[in-house]
Amino acid sequence: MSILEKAMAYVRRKAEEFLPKLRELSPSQVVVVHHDDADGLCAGAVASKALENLGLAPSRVCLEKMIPEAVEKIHSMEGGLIVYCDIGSPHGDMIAKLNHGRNLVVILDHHDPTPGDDPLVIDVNLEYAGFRGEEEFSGATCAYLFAKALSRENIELAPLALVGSMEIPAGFKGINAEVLEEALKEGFVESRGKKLFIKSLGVHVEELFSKLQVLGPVGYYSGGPELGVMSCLEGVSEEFWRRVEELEARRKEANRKLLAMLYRGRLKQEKYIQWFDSGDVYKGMGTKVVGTFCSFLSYQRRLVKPDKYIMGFMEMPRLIPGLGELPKEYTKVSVRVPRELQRMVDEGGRPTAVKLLEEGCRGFGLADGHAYAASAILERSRELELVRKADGFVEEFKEA
Ligand SMILES: [Mn+2]
Repeated sequence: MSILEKAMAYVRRKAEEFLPKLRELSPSQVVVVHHDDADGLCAGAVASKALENLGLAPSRVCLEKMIPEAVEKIHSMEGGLIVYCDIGSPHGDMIAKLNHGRNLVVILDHHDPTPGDDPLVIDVNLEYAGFRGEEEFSGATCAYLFAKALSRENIELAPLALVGSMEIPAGFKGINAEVLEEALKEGFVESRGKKLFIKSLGVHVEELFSKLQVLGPVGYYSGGPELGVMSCLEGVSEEFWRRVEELEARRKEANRKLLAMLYRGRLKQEKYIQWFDSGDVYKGMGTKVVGTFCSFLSYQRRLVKPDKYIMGFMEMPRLIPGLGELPKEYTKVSVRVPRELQRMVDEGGRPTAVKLLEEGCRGFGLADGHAYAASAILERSRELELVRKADGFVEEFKEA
């Protein structure tokens, strides 16, 4: 059995679990909840199309992060169908808890899953079948396989699995390698030089990926995700290129402005942390931009200390597009670990970025991430408290 056949056998079982429940429920409301990056937009497009092909009419909500208040709002309906794309698996327990048996839920994701205990929550994540979500499949691939299990006609969505999978640094491996083979064999994509051309959309896989990476996150509060999903389904228009260019220019200008502010003394120094508040520099843009800026900053050796954590804050608008207002005001914080500090983290002398944030905002925020990069959403105006707690935690960690 090929890798793809093995993966399909697992996903088919999940589809067979889903379809009778769907028939029994016949949901009045169907919501696709998807992440804001290229993989999330592609996965959201695939799931939307697959649901439409089942005769359903999904609406969409794009989430930058699994904010509990937002998830609670989504699950407050009853007797509906909610499909998570490229987001959700790590919080399977929270989803189950907040869903409370009210709606049928499908999760199409590739991040490390945490199981919940609601039988109406079906997590299709292939990590549960022994595949590796960091290397072998993306959120869009998971959505594609599920779509194909629902109906063979969805095979034409294969190129979107490839676009989403471009986020995986290892290239097309495992399941993804075989999806690529399938897309080439079916004639949906064509090898042109070193690139892959998607015939139905009139754009290269690589190009669509890099533009969606701007459109979704930077354009989060200005209709970017919806334009991205529509472009995945109907092809790229003049407006698509224009919007991407405009967003890129706006972000570039904002980054330039913020960098100048930091050189003028806005980068504050604690014992182990150097941090800044981006003020209203990124107003109107999605909160991912502050994380991208922190990554860029970690290479600015003239400005940053190589042995201190970099921490950047950005206010989050209260309104979640397509969902409504959150009950409280929040701030997004991003952390990056510069090269020299990375070595100290590896040797166990300093906490990881995600640990730093977990400890820093315990009780008033939710962190996630990895060793060198992490982010959190915290209650507004508790930023300073987080900085102090995190700095104190490093001191304790070091001595322990
Ligand atoms: Mn992804």
